[in-house]
Amino acid sequence: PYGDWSGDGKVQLSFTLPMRADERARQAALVLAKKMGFTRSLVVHMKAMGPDFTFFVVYGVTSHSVDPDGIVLNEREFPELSYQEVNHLIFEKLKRQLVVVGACTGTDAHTVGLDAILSMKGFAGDHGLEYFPEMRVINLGSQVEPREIVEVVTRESADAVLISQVVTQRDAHIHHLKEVRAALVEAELRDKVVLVGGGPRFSPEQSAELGYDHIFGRGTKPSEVASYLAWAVVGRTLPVVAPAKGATG
Ligand code: B12
Repeated sequence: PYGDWSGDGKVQLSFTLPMRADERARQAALVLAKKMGFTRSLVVHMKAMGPDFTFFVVYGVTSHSVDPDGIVLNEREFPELSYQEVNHLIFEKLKRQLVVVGACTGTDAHTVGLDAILSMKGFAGDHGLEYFPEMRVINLGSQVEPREIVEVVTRESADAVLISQVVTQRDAHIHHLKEVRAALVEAELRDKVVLVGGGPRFSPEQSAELGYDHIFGRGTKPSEVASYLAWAVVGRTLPVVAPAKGATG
């Protein structure tokens, strides 16, 4: 942490308390900062968020530090492929279009993120999956029920299922992702598809815990998803044959 000089331990944190914005609320923020282990805490900003809530910005000092060299970075497990490479890999190895079914499920009506990945116009300078001639995209839109996903996956013989979740209130995003997975397991389809989740409050580390093949987070570009899908679907569909003994190249 850095405030005035490197390693001085100073940090800034912000939070909201369910209290009216008064002196009691300011004291409560300081008590909370102390309980979190911060010393020399100072409320530098507090603002009423309606009659019963207060937002705070607090400066404090932590005694903890972190050694960046001690951090082991997880390498991305899939290669970054160009537009041509994605199409070529599917065309050459799968020998048919890769079928993608995408949906926002449960109560979630935020479709902009899913559309950013799927639609022709794409996101951040990248075209979406619809732009790839070797992919066929079925975008089911918002508030789709898991059983509907199962029906479409079955009818279309989908290779990949892409689920978007933006609202995280009461962990709705976790709940909805798990619901889709459970429906696919029940229909004995889980092992037949590459299952991908995404949204701004996810990180790839959650994949295993959620039983998904991959989870994409904030700022994901469609080209990353296209690379992943080509790599994962081709790898899953075609069994990897071990090279014969003595084989070269
Ligand atoms: C636009 C918007 C809306 C629009 C949605 C229109 C639409 N058709 O999507 C409308 C007005 C309908 C709306 C409604 C609501 N909203 Co709203 N909304 C937003 C807003 C402003 C932008 C979201 C957005 O479009 N981002 C742009 C896209 C491109 O980014 P993204 O979603 O993160 O997607 C990227 C990645 O996450 C990833 N990704 C996303 N999905 C997937 C899926 C896959 C498979 C992959 C690979 C990647 C991927 O790739 C994308 C590109 O990089 C956000 C605030 C914000 N600034 O983020 C609030 C926000 C998401 N909304 C919020 C809320 C609370 C609501 C309402 C509940 C409000 C209300 N009380 O009615 C309702 C809920 C409606 C519902 N049933 O879902 C909260 C959610 C809080 C939370 N964390 O739970 C936010 C964060 C606002 C806030 N700060 O409070 N909302």
